[in-house]
Amino acid sequence: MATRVMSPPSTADLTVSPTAEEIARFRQDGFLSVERITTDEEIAWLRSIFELVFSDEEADAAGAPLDRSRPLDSGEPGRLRQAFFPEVRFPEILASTFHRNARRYAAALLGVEEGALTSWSHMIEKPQGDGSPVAWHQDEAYWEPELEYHALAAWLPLHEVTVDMGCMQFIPGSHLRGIVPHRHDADPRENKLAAIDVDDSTAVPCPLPLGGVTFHHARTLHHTAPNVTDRRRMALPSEFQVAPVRRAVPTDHAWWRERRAFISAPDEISYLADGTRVRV
Ligand SMILES: O=C(O)CCC(=O)C(=O)O
Repeated sequence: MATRVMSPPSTADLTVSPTAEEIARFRQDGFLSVERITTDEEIAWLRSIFELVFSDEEADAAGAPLDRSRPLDSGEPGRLRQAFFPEVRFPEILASTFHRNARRYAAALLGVEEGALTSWSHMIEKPQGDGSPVAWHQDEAYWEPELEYHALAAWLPLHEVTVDMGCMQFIPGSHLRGIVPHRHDADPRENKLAAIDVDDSTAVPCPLPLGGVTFHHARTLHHTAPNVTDRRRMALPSEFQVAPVRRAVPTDHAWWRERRAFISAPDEISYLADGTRVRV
């Protein structure tokens, strides 16, 4: 049976902006919980997009979810599935109340003009009773070490979320420590990172009501626990950033060297004068 996506609701009905106290708290802690970023009606609409993207009939569609819990070719049902860039297929997401409010927050928290920000989104599912944890990590550890970033994420659950469903958990102040060492949690081709030697004794879990969101800095250590409830956990994280700047000297991350060694063999690749890469 074909899954239907509901029409987008009106975007005129909710405008929220951060207070000075919230901005100061984000800069000190590296994360912030906001109890209301969009309407219940809009969450229902976003959930209908999520349900379509994650439906069996869409398994071969562009932007379909990848399994992030097991080896890519395991053939077993996913315990943590992730779909990238839903806004390519559903550009209405970019005009949503959520996106408009999250962008305003992001600009104020990062201390930049809204017009300087670009964004991209993904969707993450933890099935009921069987969801995998997401290891402690910093988002920036996933990003190219040749570039310097000024970025944060807005993590929007598409329902009320509790600790045992897999809400976000953060280590306060960890965004001020630079990029901490990470390792590959699995085969480097799967690109799943885990920060090494994390002391999580100060971790703050952030359960949220329906319509709430958490923001975290690209260097804040965060993690989610397995979903041990009988309800599916659905989240729509959006990353906001100013254009990254090329570093004079790239940061040397061991996990990036390993990943590059796995995904290509640099000594077999040459560049032609026009920049095209060829295997020799
Ligand atoms: O949704 C989750 O469980 C984890 C999300 C996360 O860690 C991220 O978006 O960086």
